[in-house]
Amino acid sequence: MSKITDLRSDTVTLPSDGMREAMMRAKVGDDVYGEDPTVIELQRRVAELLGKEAGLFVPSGTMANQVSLRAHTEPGDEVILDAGGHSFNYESGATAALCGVQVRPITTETGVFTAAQLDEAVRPPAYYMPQSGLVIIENTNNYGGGTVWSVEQTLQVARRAHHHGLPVHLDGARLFNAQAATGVSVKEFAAPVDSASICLSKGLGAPVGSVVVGDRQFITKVHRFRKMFGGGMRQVGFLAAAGLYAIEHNVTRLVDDHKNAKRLAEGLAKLDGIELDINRVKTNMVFFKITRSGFDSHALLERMRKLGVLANPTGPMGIRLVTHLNVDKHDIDTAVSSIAEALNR
Ligand code: TLP
Repeated sequence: MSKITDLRSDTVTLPSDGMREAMMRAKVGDDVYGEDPTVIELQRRVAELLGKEAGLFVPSGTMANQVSLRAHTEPGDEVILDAGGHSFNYESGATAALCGVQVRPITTETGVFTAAQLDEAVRPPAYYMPQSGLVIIENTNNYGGGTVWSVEQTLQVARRAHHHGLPVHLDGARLFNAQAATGVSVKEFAAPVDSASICLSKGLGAPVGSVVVGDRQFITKVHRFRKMFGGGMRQVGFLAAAGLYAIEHNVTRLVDDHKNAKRLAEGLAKLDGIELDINRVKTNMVFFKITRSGFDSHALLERMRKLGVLANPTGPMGIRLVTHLNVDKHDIDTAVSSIAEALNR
């Protein structure tokens, strides 16, 4: 076994030489004083790309979601989102612990819910009930399968949310993947929502960082909560430079990750002992279920690891694989053969 093919997530990418070079050369300053020119440029650039007034650089996608959530709501409010949503399931309970809100999850097949489902989730104005405070959508939707929320689906839910007086936050950790999959711009996807966040550290290949965008008043609030949550940063232009480089060089290539995910899914779908719906593979994620008796995800992942392929479990029988800029067509073919071998031993 020579190379490890790491398909656990698109977060595992390593900065390229060009990105490291850009980081080395970054002009920096103290961002707590608002004096880091590279951070200012990154925030301006992402806000412009998403068609919003202002942006704020934050350390992670988790902080991006939580400061947005906190800025949109009051403690005791309820946040409506898909039951598999990242901010609900994978952010260490920050909705409760840091924002003081509770979650009203909507059960969905693919992470996309409808305006009618939203209507059912919104609370009536009874004093003894929690009050709905925010709607979150996730595009692409991670645990829905890397699903894309179309602009039309986003518009319908956002219109309904606004009708109920609720703001909408878009967790766009992988919004550039939605753009790559459809040809629809990130600006169009973000137009119906009040705030959005994008991650630089997923498919775009930067080592760290996310940007929250919205109107100036919202970003001023978010800035305050970033500080409160411990996210005040100093000469962080070194990291913002990686983000600017990622936006410049790593957006158009995302289509390659999607092609590789399709190739992976097509290869895996032919194997006995797993269940995989190729039609659900729309971006850079592949999910399958193990159907072979005597196996569970833990056992299969262990066998895969020994053969040089890493992936993540999604429950006792499920596995997620994610393509990214550090794996190519050849790695995908090797991964398929190794998984076939792992299933057959
Ligand atoms: N997702 C990670 C894990 O946390 C599950 C992954 O490997 O997919 N929103 C979405 C939709 C995400 O998928 C993630 C990360 C985040 C937010 C949080 O980003 P970070 O890890 O930067 O806090």
